[in-house]
Amino acid sequence: MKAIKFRPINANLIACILALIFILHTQMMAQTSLREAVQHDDFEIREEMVPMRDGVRLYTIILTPKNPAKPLPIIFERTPYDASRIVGDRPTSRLEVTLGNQFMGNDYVYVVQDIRGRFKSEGDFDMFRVPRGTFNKTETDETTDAWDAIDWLVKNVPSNGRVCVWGTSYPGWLTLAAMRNPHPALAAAVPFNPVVDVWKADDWFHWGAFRGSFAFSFIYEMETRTDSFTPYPYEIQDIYTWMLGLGAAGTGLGARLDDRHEMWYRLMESPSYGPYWREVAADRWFDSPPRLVPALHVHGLWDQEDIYGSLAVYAALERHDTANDLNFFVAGPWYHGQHFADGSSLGALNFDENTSKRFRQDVLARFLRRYLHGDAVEPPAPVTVFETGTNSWHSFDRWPPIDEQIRVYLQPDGGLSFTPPTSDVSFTEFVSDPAKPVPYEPRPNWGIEYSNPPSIAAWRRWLVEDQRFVDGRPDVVTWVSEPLSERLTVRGPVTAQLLAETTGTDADWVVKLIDVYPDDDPAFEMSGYQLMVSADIFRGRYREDYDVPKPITPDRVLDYMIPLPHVNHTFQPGHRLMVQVQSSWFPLYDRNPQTFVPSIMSAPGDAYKAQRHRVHHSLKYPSYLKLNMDNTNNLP
Ligand code: PG9
Repeated sequence: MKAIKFRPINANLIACILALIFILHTQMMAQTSLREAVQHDDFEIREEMVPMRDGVRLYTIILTPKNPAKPLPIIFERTPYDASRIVGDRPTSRLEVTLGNQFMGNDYVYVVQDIRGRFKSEGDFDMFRVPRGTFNKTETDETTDAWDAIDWLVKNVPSNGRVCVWGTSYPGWLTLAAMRNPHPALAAAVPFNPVVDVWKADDWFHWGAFRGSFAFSFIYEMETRTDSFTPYPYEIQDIYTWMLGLGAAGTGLGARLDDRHEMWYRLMESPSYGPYWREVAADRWFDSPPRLVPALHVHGLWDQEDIYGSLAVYAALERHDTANDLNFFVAGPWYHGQHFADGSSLGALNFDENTSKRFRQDVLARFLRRYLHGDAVEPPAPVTVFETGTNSWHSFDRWPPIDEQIRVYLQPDGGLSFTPPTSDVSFTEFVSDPAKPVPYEPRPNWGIEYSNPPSIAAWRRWLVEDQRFVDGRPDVVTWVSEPLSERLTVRGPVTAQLLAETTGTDADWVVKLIDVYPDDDPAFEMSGYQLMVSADIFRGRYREDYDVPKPITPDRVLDYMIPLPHVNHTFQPGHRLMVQVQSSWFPLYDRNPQTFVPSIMSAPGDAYKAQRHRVHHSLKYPSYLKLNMDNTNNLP
């Protein structure tokens, strides 16, 4: 009998076979769950790897309504946030929410694509990939990827040949990238709350003040792995306490990151404005657009992430919309992304109706029917904006609809009035101590984590939080008007002109415009409520030049021009206007050491010093807010 010889099997080979079986199994499971998730919907699902011009293939999900009565247009979203999630892991597909059968019907082919290097797409992920040019020497960017994808879609997916690109936030920025050099089939675009200028007042910075804790949690979550979200395992839950112990945000948070977190290093290298941030800023892409795509810009009046961008892009494109028939703007009383959620309330505010649904039905659906289906429906008004304070919608031909400016002056007695102060010398002073920064929301601060419901709920409502939580802090100074005898409506930009001095060589200035409800407000829980209607922070070192930080001359009265977010608000009779000034908003914004150092990202511990600040309100040095007042609305 022949002896059977056993050959020793290579252990590596076994490991490889097992790994292959595991990968195939996981992929099969993923695809099954994707299909199962939508089997109850009226859609067919297709998954494709769509090739870009450099050969990189992007994972794309195509959902086509079953048995369409006619060729349908395509709604296309490009995302870094996992295309499969859009239709996967939830009991009913999100399709119903986003396409909303109740407002649009099953009349669209819906396509979602993972951008390069994210989830199931090939290539490298480059967060906010800068357009081709000085900072991107490759042959591709988000504009070419959008162009290539649309080209493939119209050639490979049955449709009526019209495509709309849309998306919220980062996908809103990607939508703008598609509009920059629009493919001929791009028939419409809806950038919802897009990220536009991350230095001026979207996401990473507001006028030079760094949103360190926010940037950190986002970058950790997005860049630790390319195929999943990775929340940072915080050592302690109160981020206020945690951040205070870390010192400078750049070095303190940076110590928890590594070279996978490439975006962090770009932030550390560019704390000031300059060519790099200018290239990423999407409003600048439309200085001379090759073609205007009908666009609906969607903005949230209390957008805690991207409160600047939508209006900046609307304004950039409006200059080219000579017949005022292609560029549309809509704003609701929403947190970031609330247009697709329940829009009946925000924090303590009640809006008397589901404002998001109203927008989707009356504005969005109409816009899409007109530009994607070519239906003979009236387009929406060029501008549709919710008026806070009266809970009413208003239509205009342009934004801002009025030019008339009024000034609201800070007064020596802590009052506010429309006439300048008359005193020779007058100021209010306070000590700003970086060791005890003013919180931006009532503590504890649970940070900004989308996977943590209490954290995200607080993050969504902080801009409408009752400001009485900082009442009585000696480092928050306040001016308040008499109760109004008639209503005051303001529409458009708000600018603070602060005449201020410090004993230090650098300082941050936070200015808040607040609507103070009467003590006997009919809604009991709103009695005395201090509602922030517009507020922002400005880093003093950029007073003269956003690109080049300069020390502040101590003990010298200097003027600071601080742009605040646009408003569409009515202060009701009996309400009072309030202005507050403070010098920190922590831990959302990193602390200013108040001693000039070349980069605050790596400020040494001994640079953080308490300083005395003065806000002036005299004849020579008047501080005031500029508002656009609507006289026509000031009816009793
Ligand atoms: N506003 C988003 C963002 C957060 C942080 C950094 C960059 C972008 C977004 O929701 O996409």
